[in-house]
Amino acid sequence: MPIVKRYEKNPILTADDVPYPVATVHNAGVCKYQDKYMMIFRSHLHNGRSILGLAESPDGFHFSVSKEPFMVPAADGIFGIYEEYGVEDPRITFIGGEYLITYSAYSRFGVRIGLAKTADFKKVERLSLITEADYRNVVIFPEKFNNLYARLDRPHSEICPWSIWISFSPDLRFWGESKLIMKPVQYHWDQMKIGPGAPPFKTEKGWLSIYHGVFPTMDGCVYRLGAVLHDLADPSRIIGVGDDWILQPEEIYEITGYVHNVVFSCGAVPEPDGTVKIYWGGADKVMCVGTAEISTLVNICLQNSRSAL
Ligand code: BMA
Repeated sequence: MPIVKRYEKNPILTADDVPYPVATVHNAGVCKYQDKYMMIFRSHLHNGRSILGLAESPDGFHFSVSKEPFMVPAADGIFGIYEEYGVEDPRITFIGGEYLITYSAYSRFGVRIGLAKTADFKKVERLSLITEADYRNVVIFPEKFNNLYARLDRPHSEICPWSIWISFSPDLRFWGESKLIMKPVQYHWDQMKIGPGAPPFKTEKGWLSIYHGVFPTMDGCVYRLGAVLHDLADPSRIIGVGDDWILQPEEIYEITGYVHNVVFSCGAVPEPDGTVKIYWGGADKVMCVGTAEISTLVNICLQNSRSAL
């Protein structure tokens, strides 16, 4: 029995489903909004730069795409400067009655993280650029801790393997109290680099977070997904990291596409029946979904853990 059971009709969304010209549909954030599932996905344009599109679904499996893109690089101002090369890999967190969207902003100055918000998935407002250059994969927790927002991120380093950090903020604008909380493990499936995937969600035993880990091979890198559990009251404390991956590229749409051998998640939706829908980009080209038992993921973190650091 696989840990993540792939939906039998994967991929659920491809470039052919998009009513404007794009080369890919991948790395999407997904959340529930009223009685629907909303997906903000990344698409490569035919010039190689990325924009974000919007799709909605009644059941989390069948999505239809909006006529117009959801976010394209800002035309001017501070966001215009730092989004010149495109916007990528959105994650969505519902907190305080609003949906926060974090995304990678690419420009000639590097990659940094933008934060936007929406209340209705029609109007989107950019709030702030919340990192300097050389950061990706920012996910915001859906609750505050001691009145502070919390986020996980992944800075680039030349000294340390690329690892997961936590930071806190009183206002989503100024971030601090940063700390490295999880590192890749040498000669392990995630040995090259790791990064937060879907925004963490709450379970009885802790905050469950899906992350990606990368292993370099003679045939290029392999992107897989793993699970990690954070303490409920103090998310900087990791309770357990599953030693084994929970999903790896196996199907044809994960093995080959735009970049081969990639499963990359930016969204997971926990359901009242104790399962979670995990969404991932297959080979940076299409969107896929699968389901897992939340209790299984928690047990993987608790019963077969490797050290976080
Ligand atoms: C990472 C990011 C992701 C992408 C992955 C695999 O570095 O660029 O957007 O899905 O590589 O190509």
